[in-house]
Order: sequence, then structure tokens, then C-alpha cells
Amino acid sequence: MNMKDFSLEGKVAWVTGASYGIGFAIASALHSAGAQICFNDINQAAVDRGLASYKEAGIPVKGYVCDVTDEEAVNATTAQIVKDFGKIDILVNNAGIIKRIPMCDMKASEFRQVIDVDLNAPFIVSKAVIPGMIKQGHGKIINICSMMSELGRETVSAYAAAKGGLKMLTRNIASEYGEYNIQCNGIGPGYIETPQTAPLRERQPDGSRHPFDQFIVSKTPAARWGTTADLQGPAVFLASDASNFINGHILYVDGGILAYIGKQPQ
Ligand code: NAP
Ligand code: GCO
Repeated sequence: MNMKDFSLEGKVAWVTGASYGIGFAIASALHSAGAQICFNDINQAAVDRGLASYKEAGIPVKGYVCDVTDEEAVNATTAQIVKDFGKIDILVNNAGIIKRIPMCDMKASEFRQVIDVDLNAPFIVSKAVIPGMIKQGHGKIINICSMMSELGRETVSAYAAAKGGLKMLTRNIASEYGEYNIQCNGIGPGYIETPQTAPLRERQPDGSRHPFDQFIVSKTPAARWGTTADLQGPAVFLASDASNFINGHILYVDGGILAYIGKQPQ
């Protein structure tokens, strides 16, 4: 066993939607392991916000304005990254949105928007980078899935459908391109403290914790929300040579919530 297998020295990693949140944390971890980092976000303001955060963290990065649902923009950004860095070894499909609306109240256009960002975009970006990975004889694709790749709940029909699809897209990329030494795996975060889940953790007017906050803590064996730092080690592992024989796997980083039926009523 050579611990250098966990190193990302000499690698180039692209993390989508990584101005902040989980993407920023994963990009930071990949840099710590030695990778050169590039990221994109949906507009210049978001990219500039990210550049400032990376600079503050002492992480050299290149930022690109790219809406991951726009195939033409993704292809152009892929070409620009390869021109700027020479290659793409690691792709993290992180960009994502959620709309919490009861299904029968959700417009079809809203459903389609979530599917577009959370499922169609990982297809588009993966399709853009795989040819280069085949040519160089290796590649790592990490799709940021979700507990909703396995479970449903009220108001997240589009998101669960997208993340369930992303689990199967992960397995299909692994199946179709594994012979080219491309490993495609997923990370399935549990409930993580980021802007995306902030509405689920907001204090109530009386100062008490949000009911959903209390629910999640009771449903999680670790008895806490996850932090973006909890995802960093798993991301480095799946981006490294240490995971070269792991393909099509969804690594759930959820504090045990998927394993737990829930605390019995006292
Ligand atoms: P977040 O805080 O909402 O950040 C999402 C990022 O994606 C933002 O930078 C956002 O940019 C970007 N983005 C959205 N649409 C985009 C598009 N069309 N093109 C380019 N960038 C786009 O979310 P997060 O909590 O960090 O989640 C990141 C990923 O983890 C998502 O795929 C999410 O589904 C998944 N996840 C999150 C949790 C959790 O508990 N937080 C758990 C499981 C999975 P703008 O803000 O500028 O739009
Ligand atoms: C929700 C949450 C979850 C988390 C995450 C869980 O509304 O249920 O946003 O979907 O974001 O995906 O793994």
C-alpha cells in the first residue's frame, strides 16, 4: 500500500458550481491533496464571489462563467480549461438546485428546471470531458448525489427524481467507460449545513429550533447535521488512485441516517 495513491499531485480538477457550499469545500480538499483547481458558476458575480473566497483561503484557482445546463457553454468552457491547464483529470458534478414544492402545486417548468440542473447538466458536462479522459487513459468523475437518490420526502419530487437518476447515470458512466480507466462514482451527502439547507434550520420566531432540524438530528445516528468538511476526505479518496477499482459506487456520507429506522418513541 502506497500512501501516494491518495495524492492528487499533478492532477487537474474541475468542480462545478463551486463558489461556495459543498463545491467550495470539495475543491479546497482536492487542492490540499495536490490538485490544480478550476471551477465555474452561473454568472460573473458568483464566480467573483468564489474567486475572493479561494483567494482568502490561499487557493490558486481559475473561475469560469458557465451555466452547466447550456451545452454550448459547457463545451466552450471544457475547451478553455484544457487550453488553460492542458487536461482535466477529475470532474466533480456538484452544481445543483432544489425546489421544495408539493408535487401537485409544482409547475412542469419548475420540475424541468430541477431535472435540467441536477441531472441533465451532469450528463452534459460528463459527455464533454470523457473524450479527453479516454485519450489520456484515465479520469475520475464524482457526481454529487443525495440521500434523495434513495429516499423520497414531501415537496422534493423533482429533486429526488433528479438525484435518483444521477445515481443511475453514475452507474451507467462507470459501465460504459470503465474499460478506459475512467472511474465514475457518487457521493451522497446526508443533511449538510449549507445555504441550500438553511431554510430547514432557521430558528423559529420563539427562538426554538426548526422542526425539521430537530427531525433530522433525531433521525441521524451521529445526532448532528453534517458539515462540508465531512465530505472532504471522501472526495479526495474518490478522486485519487486509491479508489481505482471502485466504479459505479455511491458513497453515502450521512452520519448513518440511511441505516437507521429512527429512534423509538420514548
Ligand atoms: P448550494 O449552496 O445551493 O450551492 C449550489 C451551487 O451550484 C451554487 O454555487 C450555485 O450557484 C451553483 N449552481 C446552481 N445552478 C447552476 C447552474 N445552472 N450552473 C452553474 N452553477 C450552478 O448547494 P450545496 O448545498 O452546496 O449543494 C451542492 C450539491 O450538493 C448540490 O448538487 C446538492 O444537490 C448536493 N447536496 C446537498 C446537500 C445538503 O444538505 N446541502 C445534501 C446532499 C446533496 P448560484 O448560487 O450562483 O446559483
Ligand atoms: C431536503 C434537503 C435534502 C438535502 C440533501 C439530503 O429538502 O430534503 O434539501 O434534499 O439537500 O439532498 O441528502
